[in-house]
Amino acid sequence: MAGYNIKSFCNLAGINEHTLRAWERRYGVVDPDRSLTNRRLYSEEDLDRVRLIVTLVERGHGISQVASLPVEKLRNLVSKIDSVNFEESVRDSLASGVSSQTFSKKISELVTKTILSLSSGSPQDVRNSIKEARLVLNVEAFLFDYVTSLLYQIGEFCFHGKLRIWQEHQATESVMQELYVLSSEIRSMRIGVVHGPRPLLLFTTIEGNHHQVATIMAYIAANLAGLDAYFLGPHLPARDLSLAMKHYGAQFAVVGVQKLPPGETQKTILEYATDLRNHLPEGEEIWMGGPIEDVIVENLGKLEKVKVFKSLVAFRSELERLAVSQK
Ligand code: B12
Repeated sequence: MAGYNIKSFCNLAGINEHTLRAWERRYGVVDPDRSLTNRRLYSEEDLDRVRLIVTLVERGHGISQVASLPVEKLRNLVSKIDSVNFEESVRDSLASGVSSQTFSKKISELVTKTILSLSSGSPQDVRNSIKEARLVLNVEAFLFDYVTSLLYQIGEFCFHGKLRIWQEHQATESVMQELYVLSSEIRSMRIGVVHGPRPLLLFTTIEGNHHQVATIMAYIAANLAGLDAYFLGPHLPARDLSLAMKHYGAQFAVVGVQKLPPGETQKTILEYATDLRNHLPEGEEIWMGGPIEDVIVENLGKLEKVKVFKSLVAFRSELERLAVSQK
């Protein structure tokens, strides 16, 4: 039987286990299935429901008032509050540094503008606000402050039911269009410190991982550092990546991964890296990027020439080292 165990469920729903158990016992908020060993197994519908209830309770509703409402009613209540408070809450959450990142005022304003255009503007308004950010910020600030903060905030607003999934899709798609324009400009300018033959890096994401923005940003960072880099699109099997590496004579395979909840089948990171290692000549390096757990990092360390980057900052430092070593 598929489903979330209580730990993953609580992580995703933004509630602690103790509170959830109490809500189930006292108010019957959800009634999860049970595994063969009698452990709770929660469904997507349970997740949807509990997230909405958490949002309403956080905004001052009593649990006893909302616990037994049907999901449509919960959704209506959330969107009613949203239409009144949305603008205020976007400004508040940015001003109070919800993302724990330090925003400059300009970046915070641009992020706010884009999120508001997602909530009440046309698709063209969303595109324009992203384009505006690209025009007024330098490349680094646009990529590593604005885009990162924007997507983080959108994730938070979706998580709390203030933006819908379609808005997250629309925003990511518009961001990616801008990233492609930017990357082709950078490539045509041939910015960077390396002259003569450059190391070639090929980028993709692990099979099953559709999160590609950070990987595209990593690929742009490689071009910015003066290296030769190409993005092969997301979700590429290890065998095909190894064939592309051979075909182009590339030296570095860079693969973006994501930590996904149970039920989302991303090929395991270790299997993918092992597969790739087995198909690539020994001298070629495999770089894995993303939120990879320490225990996996340790196991990856046992493979030849595999490096792990948990952040774009760490990745960019390595790119700088590589670029300088080629001078
Ligand atoms: C945009 C987005 C999507 C988009 C992706 C579109 C696209 N084309 O890329 C869509 C809508 C498709 C999507 C789908 C899903 N998503 Co999503 N998504 C996000 C969101 C909002 C932003 C991610 C992003 O691009 N951030 C910007 C980049 C720059 O930052 P980053 O990803 O955090 O990466 C940092 C590091 O991890 C690292 N890094 C990451 N990758 C790489 C790669 C390289 C090479 C390097 C060097 C570094 C690196 O560098 C970055 C900065 O330092 C996050 C929310 C959030 N708060 O992060 C959720 C989030 C990542 N998604 C999540 C989930 C659960 C899903 C879905 C399962 C939802 C669903 N039920 O359908 C699916 C899974 C699809 C799949 N199989 O891959 C969860 C993951 C939770 C978890 N850890 O278990 C998050 C955290 C949302 C949440 N709070 O629940 N998602």
